[in-house]
Amino acid sequence: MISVIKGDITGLDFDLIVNAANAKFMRGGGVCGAIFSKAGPLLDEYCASLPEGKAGEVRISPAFDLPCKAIIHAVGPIYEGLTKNAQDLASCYWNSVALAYEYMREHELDKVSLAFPCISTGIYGYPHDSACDIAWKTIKKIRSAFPDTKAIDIVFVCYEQVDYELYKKALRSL
Ligand code: AR6
Repeated sequence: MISVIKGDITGLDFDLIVNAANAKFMRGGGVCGAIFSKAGPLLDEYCASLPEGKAGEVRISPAFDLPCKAIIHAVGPIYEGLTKNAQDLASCYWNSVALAYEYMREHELDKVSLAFPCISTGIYGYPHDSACDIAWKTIKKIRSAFPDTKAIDIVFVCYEQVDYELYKKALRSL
């Protein structure tokens, strides 16, 4: 199942949530700041031990005080107005689903829910409409290439009205 909701990703009861992270996996602003604040200082400590990443890469951490089971930290690209950023943004979605699938198998679960914020569309400046297009295309692509990943319920959590409308429109045209 793929769904779209409007709200705060930190307040809802998903199994896994994705953080729009920076390459150092450090506390930041936006959704990253909200996640670190609610997870508590142990998340800062844990993330300080993670090796630095590049745009498109992901890491997993415990959720500490958040209601979810774990956090997937995806390094979004900083938008430069170049088409090269598209592949890195797609990799965030692809690699997050792959890591969620690994988590599901490791924990012998039949299903997990995976919630995404609109990666890179805030502080990193990616245009909302093209980011939405990449997110949907990538999720559809991985589900069709690896049908077992359909056991992962994908939830796009839109914080801003502009994203909510874009994602709803994409959902209606599925
Ligand atoms: N729940 C869901 N979405 C949210 C929330 C929330 N609580 N808060 C903001 N958003 P941004 P980026 C949306 O700026 O552009 C940080 O400093 C927001 O409306 O959080 O990938 C990191 O450490 C927007 O649609 O992330 C990096 O340095 C989306 O989340 C950098 O910012 C992403 O906006 C990453 O920038």
